[in-house]
Amino acid sequence: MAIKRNGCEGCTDITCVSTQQVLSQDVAKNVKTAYDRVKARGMSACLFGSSGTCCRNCNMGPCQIIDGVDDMLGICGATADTVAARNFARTVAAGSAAHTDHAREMVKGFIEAAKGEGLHQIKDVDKLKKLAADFGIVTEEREVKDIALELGEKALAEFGKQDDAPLSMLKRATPKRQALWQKLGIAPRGIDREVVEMMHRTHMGVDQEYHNLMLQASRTALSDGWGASMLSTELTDIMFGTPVPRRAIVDLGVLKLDQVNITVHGHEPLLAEALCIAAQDPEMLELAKKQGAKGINLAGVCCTGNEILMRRGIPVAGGFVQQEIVLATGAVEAMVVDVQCVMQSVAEVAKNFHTDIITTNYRAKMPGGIHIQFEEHEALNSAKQILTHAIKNFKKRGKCFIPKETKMDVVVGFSHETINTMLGGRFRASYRPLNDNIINGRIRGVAAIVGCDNFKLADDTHETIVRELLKNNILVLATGCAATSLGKAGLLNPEAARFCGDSLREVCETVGMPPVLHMGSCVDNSRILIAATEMVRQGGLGDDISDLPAIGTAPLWMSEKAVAIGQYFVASGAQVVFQNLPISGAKNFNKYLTEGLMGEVGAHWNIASEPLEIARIMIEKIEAKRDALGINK
Ligand code: XCC
Ligand code: SF4
Repeated sequence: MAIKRNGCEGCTDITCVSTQQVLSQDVAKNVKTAYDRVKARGMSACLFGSSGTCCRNCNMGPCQIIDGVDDMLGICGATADTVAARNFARTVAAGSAAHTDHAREMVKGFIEAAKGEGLHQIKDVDKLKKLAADFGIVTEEREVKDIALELGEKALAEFGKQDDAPLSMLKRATPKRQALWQKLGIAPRGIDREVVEMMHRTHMGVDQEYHNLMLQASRTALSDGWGASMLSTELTDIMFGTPVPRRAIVDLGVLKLDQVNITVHGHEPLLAEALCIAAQDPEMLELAKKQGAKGINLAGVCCTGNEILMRRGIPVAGGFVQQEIVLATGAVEAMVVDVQCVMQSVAEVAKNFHTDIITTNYRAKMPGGIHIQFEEHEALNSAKQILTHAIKNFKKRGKCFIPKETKMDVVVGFSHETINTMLGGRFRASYRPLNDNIINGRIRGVAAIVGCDNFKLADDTHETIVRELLKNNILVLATGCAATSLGKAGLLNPEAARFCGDSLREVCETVGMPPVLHMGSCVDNSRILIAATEMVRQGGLGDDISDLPAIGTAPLWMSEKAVAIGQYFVASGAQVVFQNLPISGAKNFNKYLTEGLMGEVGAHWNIASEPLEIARIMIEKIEAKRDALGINK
């Protein structure tokens, strides 16, 4: 049920209980949040911007294009289709660039670990060897650190590669998919190169044909999914351990009254891991005690939260839309941020309290924030410096409010390896039991619910969609802030099996698994590509991802990264359903994205705005794939 918050007439559409509770307290009365700004805007968004037909790619414009009206072409003659396609392609490039820069940092951290420098080690040697094999690295009779170093260097070279050979990890795709990418000329070559070429081709006066633009958009997105993101996930697992199922808690109630609360917000797990290690250091704990605190409580926000939740069971305080609310509790000594999805407003919210916003990455500073550069080669020192600063704030904490009842148990850590052993048993690890359950109809199909949350739609949107899918016996995989919101809704624990249709419930109860499997952060969507490919490999469900009764959605997408993810899913053969893509002002391009791509890559985008409509499309598409496979009896 939605409430109005004190002093905020407009805020009627907050359904999240913990958010409601915090915002209705006195401590939060001066806090302005995005909910307030959405209401205060008072005007609807620009039509040209929302429909994708505003171009500012050169200084003859900006040009606002109306499809089909001759006098409303761009000054250069660009049509609505060209402009919308260029804008869409640039969104994909920006999203891919974000994952790419994140991945590069992980590779550099990995190389330090391989050299035995810095804080981290090689934890998962099996996985190291598997990945090394994909890079053609000899692993027999070699020291782990030598393999790791060679792998790290070869991985780093994938970013700047200039020859036309495909990226190493594309080999992981099905043979059919690899052949299709070759045929279409969209197998990515160098990770950075694809983003650069995309930016070039969308510059004024270069590529003015939307099919051709979309080929490069696919190649760019694939360089993210099967390149940057996959590298990041794999190397992070090798360094910090491949996630296994573990219990944890999520929501604002994870903050603690008697401890120093430090929230870690952003994306790159190198910083978060270092903070986790430093927070156990006796020197830090002693300092906390001296300040009168019983301990140091780290809690995650956004995808950094998902990374440490998956691997360490560190609680998550909130997803994207709760970043301001976490601070509005008045109970946070510092919010430590790195890159991506950090709203500038957090510094303003923090001004109401003793809280510091500590920026740690030279790429991302903020007025009102304190900058302490995180140096990977002296990670522990950097982390201690950051913690020291936060701990010293504890004494300054004033009135605060932590909504105690709002914390939810979750079971997380479903890497694709875990799913393998969970279903097949440790000695017969395989996706075959999953396939069998899909073939016999107990599980109708698999849905991935990924991406952000967003102030545009109700914050229980993910929950509404997922409940509908579960009722229809569809197994759900979740990542990113979508996973956090499903955790808060109580859907990430085995007890949630009761919300499923009979047959899915039976499977979940037999295995003891939740019906929604938390697979990690947004870069971890690459795990879904691997899991889907593994399902194909196990047989019985066709010979490519495009044959699987599987579909993805990012219903509350906000970040450009989500569009890059959507495009790499589509270019890998998986359908996606998104809410309001900015393409409606360009008729042909719109039709191409939402229908035409099917003929080329075996999947297309779907657009719907209402949660139940999104669920309905997903169910229909899954059933249609079952029909095509001949497994619907
Ligand atoms: Fe950002 Fe990754 Fe979106 Fe959440 S889901 S709002 S991208 S933190 Ni990744
Ligand atoms: Fe206008 Fe063409 Fe310049 Fe875009 S590139 S701003 S459509 S003149």
